[in-house]
Amino acid sequence: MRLFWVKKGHFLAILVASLALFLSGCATGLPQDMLTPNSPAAQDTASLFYLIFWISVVVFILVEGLLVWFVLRYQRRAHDEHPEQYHGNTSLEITWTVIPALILIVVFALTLRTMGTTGATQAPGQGIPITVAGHQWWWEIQYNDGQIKTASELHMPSNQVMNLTLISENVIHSFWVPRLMGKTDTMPGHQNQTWLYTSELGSYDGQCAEFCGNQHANMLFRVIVQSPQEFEAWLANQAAPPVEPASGTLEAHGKELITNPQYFCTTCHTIQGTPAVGVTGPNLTHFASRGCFAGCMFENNTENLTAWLTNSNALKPGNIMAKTLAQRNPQDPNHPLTPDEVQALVAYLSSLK
Ligand code: HEC
Ligand SMILES: [Cu+2]
Repeated sequence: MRLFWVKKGHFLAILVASLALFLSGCATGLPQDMLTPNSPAAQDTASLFYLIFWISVVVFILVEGLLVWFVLRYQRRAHDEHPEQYHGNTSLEITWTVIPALILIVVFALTLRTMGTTGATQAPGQGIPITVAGHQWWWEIQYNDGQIKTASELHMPSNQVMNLTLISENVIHSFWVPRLMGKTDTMPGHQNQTWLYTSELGSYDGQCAEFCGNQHANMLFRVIVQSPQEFEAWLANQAAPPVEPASGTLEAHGKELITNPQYFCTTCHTIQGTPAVGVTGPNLTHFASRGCFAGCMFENNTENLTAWLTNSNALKPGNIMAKTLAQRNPQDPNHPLTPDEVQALVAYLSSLK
């Protein structure tokens, strides 16, 4: 038997695959699951979702149930049978217009209420102001009026509001931490506000939620919620100048390379207290204090960092760093640095706690 253009065996396979795909959406507790909320704002959003979901389930069962019942009950039984003819039914038509309208009004009102509780002006009390900038393809987080700049990991204390100003100098991105807060766009030439608050310590995965170029899917970040003491200690460390390597060491050689304009690193990266003052790439002053890098695509360890500096284009094709570094080695643009240079750079970067 053929069902449309698909063979029966294929049809079953497609059915099973679609069902598996559909049911996989039901998994809860995943790192970016907005239905496992861990903040008051995310809780409000999840509650609204469930409410609308169950209203939809009732409407679906009612409408589809009636449809099936009508098909069975009023099917043509004899060849010469003719159905009774009706022309309009005012009270029925009013009913099926008014009821959906009422449902939509209720959903609209509840949505407005949730937008109110999650909105930027609803942050409970004065918080810590920070700026979050969307770049291609990584997030920059600025503390203390931009005096401290870090990337990919947003640290915050528990039980304290963070007031976020969201900016972009390139394209539109969207800042999203599903378990803590809904999405807010970052727009070039326009500032948006949002806030974060939770009493639950831990690490929460975030994601750029607005297509922004070919590495959009790898524009991740983490929100690290610490105790207030741990947060203060982290902040103080970020404000301090970087560690100075002892002369003659591999780290010192790495510092020479990274601050040498001929290696281009200085045009894009800042390392406080050195000639490196570029702003195109992540601030590297305390690079080794971060758990992940390159838009949180990789865990920060020697192996991954070596791979990144050896051939970042293979790891994150089209990334902005690879394009410029390629000029260093026109014969083999994907390998701009020698293994020895990479080793020294890795040693220095890993010392920047
Ligand atoms: C054209 C600008 C540019 C140049 C030149 C450049 N970088 Fe980068 N670098 C970037 C950008 C942009 C990223 C983030 C890429 C991404 O995640 O998409 C990055 C990421 C990095 C990272 C990971 C940082 C993090 O926290 O994500 C390291 C380490 C790094 N670069 C080191 C270097 C070194 C060493 C040099 C010189 C040999 C260099 N970069 C040259 C722009 C540049
Ligand atoms: Cu983005």
